[in-house]
Amino acid sequence: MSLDIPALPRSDLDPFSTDFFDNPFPEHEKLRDAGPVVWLERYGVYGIARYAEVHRVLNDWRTFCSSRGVGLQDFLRETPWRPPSLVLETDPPEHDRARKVLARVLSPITMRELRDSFIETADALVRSILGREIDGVADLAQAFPLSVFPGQIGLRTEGREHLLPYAGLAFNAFGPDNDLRRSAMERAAPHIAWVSEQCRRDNLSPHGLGARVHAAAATGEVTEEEATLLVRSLLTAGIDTTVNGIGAALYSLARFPDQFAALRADPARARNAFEEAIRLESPVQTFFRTTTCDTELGGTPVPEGAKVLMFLASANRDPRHWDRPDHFDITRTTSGHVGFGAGVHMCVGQLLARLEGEAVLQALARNVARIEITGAPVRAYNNTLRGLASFPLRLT
Ligand code: Z7Z
Repeated sequence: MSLDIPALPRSDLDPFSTDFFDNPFPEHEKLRDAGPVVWLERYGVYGIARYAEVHRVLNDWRTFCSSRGVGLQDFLRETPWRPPSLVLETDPPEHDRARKVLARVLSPITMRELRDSFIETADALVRSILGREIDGVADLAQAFPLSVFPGQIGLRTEGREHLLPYAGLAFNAFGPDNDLRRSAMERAAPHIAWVSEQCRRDNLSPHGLGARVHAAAATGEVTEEEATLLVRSLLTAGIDTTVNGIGAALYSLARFPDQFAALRADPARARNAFEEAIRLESPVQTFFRTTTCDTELGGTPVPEGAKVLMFLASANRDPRHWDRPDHFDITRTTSGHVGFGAGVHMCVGQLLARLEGEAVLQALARNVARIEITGAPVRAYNNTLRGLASFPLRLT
């Protein structure tokens, strides 16, 4: 045995290839069955695909840090493509101070303020697309978040078309230097420029959630520059994620008509149905941690400074943890899924995401008798996000 090559299962899988994105599930199973930790030789990183290890790593930020980046790049050795996020790419205690501001802005109190208008907007949107051939992605999964989120943040109307490309770039940037990442970077400049500019206090409506982040600068809790970066976090992580979450729900309900019937029979199941779609499809498929010291994972030694790739989507379908993991069951107990992460970094916008998902699924349950797939769904490729580029449907 050589000294620097770990004696552990190896795989030549490329988890950032379009072949893998087309159907990751058989590869997930191979990774899980190979062992608790697998050496991914293509990238020189440790892969974990079982629920137990993913859960453990997410819940141990001291050993598995985020401040060296949650993508393949190690921020200790390489320069990030943008100034690091104050919440995503930090560890406690700095992380906690930034997160506290966002958690307050995205609190249950805020959700109560937004709820009625989200439910109404989703209802009107679904009614407006009944009966004709639509693209479930553009006309619903994207249309709904775009009709509620940018306005609530307090963004101007002009330029909102930069939001999805910017998020696509950010989520591609967690992956390796492949075609997806490179072509996103080549087109990045105008999107980066627009988003950075909109995060400043002067460019945000005084009534929106962005202004509430800036209010934390007025009290000295964070600096003005930090508030600007925290608004950037909302714009980066707040839109493509929910687009793909709603897309996942639509995709699942369309393919499991008995589950859509169960939702129609009881629209109060909308919230759990959304959660189950997040578990099943895992819009956020993967991201990384970096070890802060020599450690051990599932009985395997892992040295300091190693990148660990967490397959959230695989953990969410690990048969060691879930019954009938590949089955979409809107009555399932979904708690414990890692689609929103876990531990100190668990999605700070999860209440807003769930409110959006619930609003759309309630609107479908109340207004739609049948979701008919009228053409082949087309997959969207991204180094981190799983979802569709288009999904021809008719809602009747
Ligand atoms: O703060 C940020 O800009 C930010 C960007 C991406 C925060 C979170 C995420 C993210 C969300 C990363 C889900 C991976 C998975």
